[in-house]
Amino acid sequence: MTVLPTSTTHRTCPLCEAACGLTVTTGPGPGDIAVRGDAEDPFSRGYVCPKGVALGQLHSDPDRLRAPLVRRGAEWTEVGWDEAFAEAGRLLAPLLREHGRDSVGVYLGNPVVHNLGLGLYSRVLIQALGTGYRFSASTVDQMPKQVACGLMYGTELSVTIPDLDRTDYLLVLGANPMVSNGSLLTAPDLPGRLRALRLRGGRLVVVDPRRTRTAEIADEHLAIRPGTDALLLAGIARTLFDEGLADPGAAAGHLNGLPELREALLPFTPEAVAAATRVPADTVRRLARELAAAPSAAVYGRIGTTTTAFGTAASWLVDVVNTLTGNLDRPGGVMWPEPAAGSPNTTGEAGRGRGVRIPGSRRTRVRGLPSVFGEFPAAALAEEIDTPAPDGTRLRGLVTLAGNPVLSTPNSARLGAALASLDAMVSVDAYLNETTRHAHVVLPAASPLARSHYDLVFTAFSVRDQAHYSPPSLPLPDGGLDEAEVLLRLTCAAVGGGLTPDELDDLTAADTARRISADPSSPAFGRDPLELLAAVAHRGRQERLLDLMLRGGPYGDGFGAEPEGLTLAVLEAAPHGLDLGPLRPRLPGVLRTPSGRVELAPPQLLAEAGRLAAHLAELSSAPDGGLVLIGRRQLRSNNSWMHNVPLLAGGSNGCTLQIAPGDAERLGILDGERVSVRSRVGELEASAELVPGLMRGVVSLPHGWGHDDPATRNATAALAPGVNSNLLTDEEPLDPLSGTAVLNGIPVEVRPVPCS
Ligand SMILES: Nc1nc2c(c(=O)[nH]1)N[C@H]1C(S)=C(S)[C@@H](COP(=O)(O)OP(=O)(O)OC[C@H]3O[C@@H](n4cnc5c(=O)[nH]c(N)nc54)[C@H](O)[C@@H]3O)O[C@H]1N2
Ligand SMILES: Nc1nc2c(c(=O)[nH]1)N[C@H]1C(S)=C(S)[C@@H](COP(=O)(O)OP(=O)(O)OC[C@H]3O[C@@H](n4cnc5c(=O)[nH]c(N)nc54)[C@H](O)[C@@H]3O)O[C@H]1N2
Ligand code: SF4
Ligand SMILES: [Mo]
Repeated sequence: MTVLPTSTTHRTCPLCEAACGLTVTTGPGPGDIAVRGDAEDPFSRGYVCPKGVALGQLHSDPDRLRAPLVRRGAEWTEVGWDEAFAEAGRLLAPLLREHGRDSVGVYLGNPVVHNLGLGLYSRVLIQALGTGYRFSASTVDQMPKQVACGLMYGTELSVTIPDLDRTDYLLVLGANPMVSNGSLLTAPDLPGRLRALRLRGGRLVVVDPRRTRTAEIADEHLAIRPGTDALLLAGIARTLFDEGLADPGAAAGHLNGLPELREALLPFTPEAVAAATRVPADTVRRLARELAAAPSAAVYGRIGTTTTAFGTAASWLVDVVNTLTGNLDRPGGVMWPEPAAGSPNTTGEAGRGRGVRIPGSRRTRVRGLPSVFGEFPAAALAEEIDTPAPDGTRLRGLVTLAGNPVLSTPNSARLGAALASLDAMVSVDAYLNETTRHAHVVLPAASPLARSHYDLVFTAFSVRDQAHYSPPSLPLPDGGLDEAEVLLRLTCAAVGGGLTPDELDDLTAADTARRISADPSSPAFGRDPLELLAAVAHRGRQERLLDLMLRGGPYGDGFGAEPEGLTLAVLEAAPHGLDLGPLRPRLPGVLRTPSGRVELAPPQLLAEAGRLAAHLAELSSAPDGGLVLIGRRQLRSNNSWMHNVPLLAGGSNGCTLQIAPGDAERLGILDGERVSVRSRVGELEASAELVPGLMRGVVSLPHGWGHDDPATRNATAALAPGVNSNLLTDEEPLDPLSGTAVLNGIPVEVRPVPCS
């Protein structure tokens, strides 16, 4: 290890959506890195969790990749960058040439949205490849919310955010922010903010099949049968109409579809949904009355609502209830942030737009599944590789960027086998893990501490408007390459065309400048793009693009037009970040629907209501059924990675199968005993953990584990490997409009494993 420079820097934590401000002190000794919460960060005020603190150990992790790797057979060789890009080009270019652009797919993992360079330059790579085979973690996560909000408000990023710091009533469905620190809800110190809600007399109600840590601190916990939140919400919405409580308040003048919505909700009486959800009819009515009576209220649904067969319907109905109770676009209700670097709902003509196209225009080859916002369901990746058409057409090549789909997408055993059959696979990643072990070339990611950062994505989901630019805390090590550079060089190697990385970057910046000068909402509207480029010519790569976006964005200086406005230089002079204030009402200017109104009942969502009504009838006549599997997150874990960092290993991260004592007794299972869990697609073994707070009929296993593949390099993680819950989840059932996988409510059989 080399001697580190002695310095103190402040940066946004890139590990989860909370976006805490960190203070990083380094040097002089090798490995001297201390990470703590930045007390002067106006947004996070010193809050930090164990994962943020572990960034120093992540930086020093000997298993974290430092040099490119090339695989021949089972042998990995460390090579220089030139050779690695040449090899990537040798593998990918002939596929594109001989089998067409759709023969090479791309999978974007979750950390892409936490990484400025990767976020900006992955678009360049995808565009240059020209592939329609785009996959990402979005379709095992939040895509249903984006589809619902896209149809209602006009863009895929028009997600409404609970105004957490001002609300009087928070109804949480299928989220555990005390552990996850929030999602589609960027708010550092969620535990503190939830406590503050209760201290100011607000009410917190949690709907979850498991008594989570969030449920424990709530005023009320309601257990719900997995997969039925859409029904509960429909019951609440119908009650609001029935009891004359539906009053959209200030939003009333901006709504389309109220009568159609009311009609579509008729099947969902509190009694009918009570039988299906296990939430009593009186409680359904009371929730409706409480939400309507609260001075302000916000309904919030996350993973437990989105990763179900009715994810889009549930996401829509969350916003329906918020609207009917007068909480759309009001302080304390749900609101739209206004991100400083811009978003689709801050650009173009204010108040009107093209809306979104759902379903998308392309179909997967094997199942004919529609694209959604330009991508295909992650659950369809394996079959597009392992099921060739009669003429041999199939996905032959794959580029993965910061993703580990072998642990994080359904029926991952099938995906692992499919990846092993690819003609070419190139991964940009920090580790040789369960996914990247199948690659032919692995290009290492720099340490998060050695890169600059700005949260382009989570400023759009944030409970306050804020802007924070983080310079690198440490220089790149000798031979290290920033990921923006990696992607530019990879793009040039794969697509050729004779462009150099610098030329490709210039084209990208010119595109950005043209977009800004053509945007009527931008303070730089109508200016010569060359003038904008000249103003940022002293910057390169992601800093140049970011400066353009900030200066042309809603708070921007408009390249001189608004001298007090934001620039990257202004952010550089504010190392702890800038608070831009609480969220402000944005109706109707935020809308980008063709009608210029909120669409409460678009035809696609009305059709979902019909499908939901049919499901309700089915559930009422079906017998009680067996066990279903749900997931859970753990405080010191981050999806499938960070398990190799000693600070986070062991302890509360047990990869156990949680089961209710009553179910355990019925099945003859003792606490700590080995059990076998079987689903339609797979089987695994885990230790049983009897948990009284779990609903009868439900078992829970966390995802992201299963680090026992000897072909990976994760020595610490392999000491407590756990099992991969996605060996059990099924690639077949999807939420149809969003293509999102069903990861909660998987039918399983559980039995004790006989001692041998
Ligand atoms: N059963 C079940 N499955 C789930 C979920 C669930 O609740 N239940 N949750 C789903 C959700 S919400 C998500 S977001 C997905 C996540 O799915 P993925 O994004 O596919 O998986 P991650 O575990 O986040 O893997 C991140 C990868 O990025 C690498 N990495 C980390 N930092 C960087 C970086 O800066 N640069 C690069 N190039 N690589 C980096 C890591 O080494 C790792 O390989 O999992 C989903 N899967
Ligand atoms: N510590 C930690 N933090 C993380 C992550 C992590 O892996 N570890 N991952 C990050 C990522 S990528 C994301 S997307 C977010 C996710 O953030 P959250 O959505 O808050 O994550 P979970 O803890 O999975 O919460 C989902 C909850 O839904 C419940 N649930 C399951 N099925 C149902 C159902 O049908 N109905 C209802 N009402 N509830 C149900 C589960 O019991 C669980 O408590 O967390 C982020 N933060
Ligand atoms: S809560 Fe999230 S953003 Fe904050 S320190 Fe922990 S991992 Fe980082
Ligand atoms: Mo996620």
